[in-house]
Amino acid sequence: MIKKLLIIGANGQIGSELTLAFRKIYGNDNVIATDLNPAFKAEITDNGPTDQLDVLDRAKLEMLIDKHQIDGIIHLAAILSAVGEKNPQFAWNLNMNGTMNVLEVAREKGIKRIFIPSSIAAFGPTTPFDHTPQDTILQPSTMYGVTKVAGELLGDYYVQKYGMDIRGLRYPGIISNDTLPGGGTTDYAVAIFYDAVKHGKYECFLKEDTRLPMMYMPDCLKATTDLFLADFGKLKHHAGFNVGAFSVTPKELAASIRKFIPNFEITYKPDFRQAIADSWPNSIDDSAAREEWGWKPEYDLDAMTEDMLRVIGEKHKKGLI
Ligand code: NAD
Ligand code: AKB
Repeated sequence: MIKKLLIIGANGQIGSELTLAFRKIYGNDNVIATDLNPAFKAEITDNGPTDQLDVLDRAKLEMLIDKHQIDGIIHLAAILSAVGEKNPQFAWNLNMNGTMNVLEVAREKGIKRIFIPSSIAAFGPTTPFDHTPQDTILQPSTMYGVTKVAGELLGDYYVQKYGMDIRGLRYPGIISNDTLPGGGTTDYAVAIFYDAVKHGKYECFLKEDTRLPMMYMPDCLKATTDLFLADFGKLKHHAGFNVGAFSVTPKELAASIRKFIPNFEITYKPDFRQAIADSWPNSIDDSAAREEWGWKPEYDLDAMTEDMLRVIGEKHKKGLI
């Protein structure tokens, strides 16, 4: 049983919610939230330990592991696809050297379990687009994707070479209503809800028929905690599990929003992110995750839309957005 968890990149879209999910499992004092930007929301600073950490600062990473007697690490700090294409060298530096720091320090200090997410960005234009298999061609066309494939291979290598316990999910686009996304291609699927509530219309940076796999945050939290708690002996895969929930195009997402906001309007002005989206799968075969650790999503498109509009609508009424 893991006793003390260090979360790196805990202030981002996923970390700001995953930290609280893990605190429910391990206890508030046993989950240390860290980020380069330590301006955490009050809910995180008020109920448990936090610290500033640059994952590239190996000495501070070691110091925090010793200070808190850490035995599990969740490493979320990364540059995502759209920001990564604007500065590929920066994306390589953070994504690869950050991951190597975590793996090496974890190896030296005997950390018992590590979770490092991958992404559907690990796939590329030569991968089958529909029901993309678990074990398939990984030839991404973005620097972000290159770092995700390399991260998966490194994770699997450390499992095989050093007998370490490393786990990872190929997250689809994550849709959430707490912290805004940090510069990806699937960000439109979050922005559309804020603009729908605030303005009744949205201009999308992808074409109307661009189909991508997506997942609502409660399912992302469930997938991550379920995999982290799964029996290692039952896992045949390690650092890059496919996980699916639903697949959607901007046009279909707009139609789902119209079920609740009938006058919602969408227009399209594709930019450089279209080429990234075009290189990613339409849908995911996640049978390995279902078989090896019991993955099953709860939210479909309309259930997600209804909940997103409810929560963002409440924030809008309170003047918070
Ligand atoms: P995000 O950009 O919202 O958050 C990343 C966090 O890392 C930020 O809070 C940032 O301040 C922090 N950070 C940046 N540089 C750092 C550094 N040097 N040291 C420490 N922290 C640093 O990203 P996210 O969406 O929460 O993604 C988390 C992980 O999940 C990433 O590995 C990402 O590739 C993966 N992922 C996310 C999605 C998604 O849709 N959100 C999909 C697939 C994979
Ligand atoms: C991005 O769009 O870059 C991320 C991802 C799917 O990895 N949301």
